[in-house]
Amino acid sequence: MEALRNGFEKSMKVKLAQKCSSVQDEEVALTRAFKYFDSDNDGAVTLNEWLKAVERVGVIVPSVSDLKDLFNYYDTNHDGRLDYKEFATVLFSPPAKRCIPPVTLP
Ligand SMILES: [Ca+2]
Ligand SMILES: [Ca+2]
Repeated sequence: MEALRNGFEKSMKVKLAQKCSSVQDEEVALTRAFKYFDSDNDGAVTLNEWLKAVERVGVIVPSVSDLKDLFNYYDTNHDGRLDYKEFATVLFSPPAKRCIPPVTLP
């Protein structure tokens, strides 16, 4: 899942960057990407919209069930829809857990 997700996020960023090459602002790029996914414009991306949009963007995912797994992964509150905040983690996921050296108190 981790490898699948990393590959997916990487190619998603590449594809979207190609589509909005003129956009410098990450926030603007994200808003556009979200609108691109939310085809009926109701403020959330359903599984159906997700499947169609990923295909349209041209991101290759091994199988539809992988794509569904990814959707469920990003749908953190499990309501079957990705809202803007959840969608944002696809493109701007927080950096992987870094090994922060423990602070040693005197
Ligand atoms: Ca929608
Ligand atoms: Ca959700």
